[in-house]
Amino acid sequence: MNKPNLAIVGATGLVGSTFLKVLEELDFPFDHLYLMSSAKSSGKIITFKGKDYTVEELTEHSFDKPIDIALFSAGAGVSRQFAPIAAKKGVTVVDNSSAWRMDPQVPLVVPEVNPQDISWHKGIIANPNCSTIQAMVALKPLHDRYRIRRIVYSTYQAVSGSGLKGIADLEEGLKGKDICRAYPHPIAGNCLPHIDVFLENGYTKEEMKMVNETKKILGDDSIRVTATTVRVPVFASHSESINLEFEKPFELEEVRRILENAPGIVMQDDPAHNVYPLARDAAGKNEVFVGRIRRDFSAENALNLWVVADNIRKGAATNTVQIAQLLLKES
Ligand code: L14
Repeated sequence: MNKPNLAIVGATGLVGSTFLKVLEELDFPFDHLYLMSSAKSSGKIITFKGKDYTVEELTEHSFDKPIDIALFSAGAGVSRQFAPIAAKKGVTVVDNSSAWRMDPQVPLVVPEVNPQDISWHKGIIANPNCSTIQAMVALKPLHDRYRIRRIVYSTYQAVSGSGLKGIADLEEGLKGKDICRAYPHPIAGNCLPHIDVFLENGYTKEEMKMVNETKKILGDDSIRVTATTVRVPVFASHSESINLEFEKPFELEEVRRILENAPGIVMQDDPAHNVYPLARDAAGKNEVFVGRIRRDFSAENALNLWVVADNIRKGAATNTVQIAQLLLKES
């Protein structure tokens, strides 16, 4: 498969259009490209690499064509219905929704962390939740060296995670007009401790995604994880405070060296010069930015980190395209 036929499902959405940008930037090889969407957006013309493509409506017959890889980002409902249809016809689906992530038959992959897991896919590979992906890139090399026993995540998540509606809510709110299309409360000037729906245990679904996906990706059920996920009035990039407890003792200098040399990470940690990861600087980039690295004096072998990445890039489109790159290498 050195020049696969590609399909993009959800091509007109925020992540879908970023798939195209990233495919072009990474010079992803392909033969035919098919753009698909709901009936509502079908018929649109999208120019990609100088060629016009008409967006076609996704139907049960969309995968009768010889498609090798399909990148899905059209919501969990669409993925639940159409990913198995595609997989049955021999397509390898890389799915950005939450539909298949915790299915034991489906690998959940961050290429810097567990690339080996794509080898056991049965037609569907899941792209993790945006907040989980950026955390995994930073935590995996530390887990390998010191063994993580407990994680406390606190997130500060951008409105782009809610798509164009979230962006419009913040834009209008900043002009003094409170609209609540994406959220139950105004987002401008606010912090909403509420992402995705509430569950019976008092957590939100977003929080439980971070808890469960972390264990699956690191392949270690014994790690204790808790999370509080918060929507903040930021357009792009999720920021995360991460508190870690390790089994083994560590030296800060070595932690810095490990993170500096880890794939996919850019260190920004020079507080004396006001240098630390910032959402606005990370926006539009493919890397994960790490800083504010310091010992947590309140517990044994404990560490604090500040981790920022563009949630639509590394948190969604970039990671999905990188999984597709692994598929090319493997075949
Ligand atoms: O699980 O910031 O893929 O609202 C993507 C958007 C999680 C929430 C997912 C956000 C969702 C995220």
